Amino acid sequence: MTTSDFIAGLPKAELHLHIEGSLEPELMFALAKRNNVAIPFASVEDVRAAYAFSRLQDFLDIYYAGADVLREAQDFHDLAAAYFDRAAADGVVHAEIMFDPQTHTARGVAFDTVITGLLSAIDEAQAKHGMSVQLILSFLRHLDEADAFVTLEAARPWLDRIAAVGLDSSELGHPPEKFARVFAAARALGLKLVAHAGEEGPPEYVYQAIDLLGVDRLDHGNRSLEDPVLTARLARSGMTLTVCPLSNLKLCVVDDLAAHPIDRMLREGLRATINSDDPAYFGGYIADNYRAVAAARGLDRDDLALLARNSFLGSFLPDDAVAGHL
Ligand code: ES4
Ligand code: ZN
Repeated sequence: MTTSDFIAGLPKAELHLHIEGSLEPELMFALAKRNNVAIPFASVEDVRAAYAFSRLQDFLDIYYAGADVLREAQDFHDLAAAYFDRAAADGVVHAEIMFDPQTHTARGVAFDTVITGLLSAIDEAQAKHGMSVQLILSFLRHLDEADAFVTLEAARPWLDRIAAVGLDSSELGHPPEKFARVFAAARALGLKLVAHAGEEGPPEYVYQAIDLLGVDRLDHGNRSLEDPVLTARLARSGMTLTVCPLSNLKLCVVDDLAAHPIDRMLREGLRATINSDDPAYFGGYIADNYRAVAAARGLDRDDLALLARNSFLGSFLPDDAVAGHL
């Protein structure tokens, strides 16, 4: 069996996926037409050509612009259904997907429209692929905490269908401490907590995510490695890191995949996982991410199996379901 087939056949969980980041240019064009929305691109090739980023903010500007084609519940359904089909083909048996309600409510699309479309696709994916899916409501950190509280309030009627809250968007200048109160409120509602930290931000932001927010899982976390004390603490506590290699390459978090620290993370005892982040923008889905680091860092099948095992250990599935996947 080739390594590529081994990877696709490895049952895995995806823990770091922005559903808006799975909007492929072809669907962007189709939805632009269906909803009569103007987009600043002439063709699908034109869109792909625009996907050259030198930092996180370059990407975010295009990502928010692309999301403007999403207007109706059916659009969110079609977006998510396409992702679930693609993920199932990559061996994903459990997915914990993020959505950014504020990206949509700020444009006048109601929270209920967004979540209704996503939930119908989730219910379908569970029936069609036997995949389990959980939703993570992610707050935009470039907005203020009051806006995050409004979003949490809008989510109240849907809390039985939301597993966790997260924190994404522009990291630098928006440290986790800015959201300490809304994260405490989310925890009091019984939600799990995740946050992007240490993607572009310094180790200090990772300390804040664990000490001030009390996160159950860290998204990215790459820059933790700059601090040996922090690294040892994350390893000792069994903190899961949702690492996204192709994202790291495209956003220049690493200069080259040959320099990606995934194997160093494993060697340091970190519970690292591999994920796709924004696959439509970064050039590949989850199996492509496994393949890319396997080739660039010479990972063997035991390493790949460990990464997949970590994805279940780091999931928010109940213990008996985790055990069933190991
Ligand atoms: C994101 Cl890669 C990344 N980082 C931070 N926020 C995001 N939102 C969507 N993708
Ligand atoms: Zn992300």
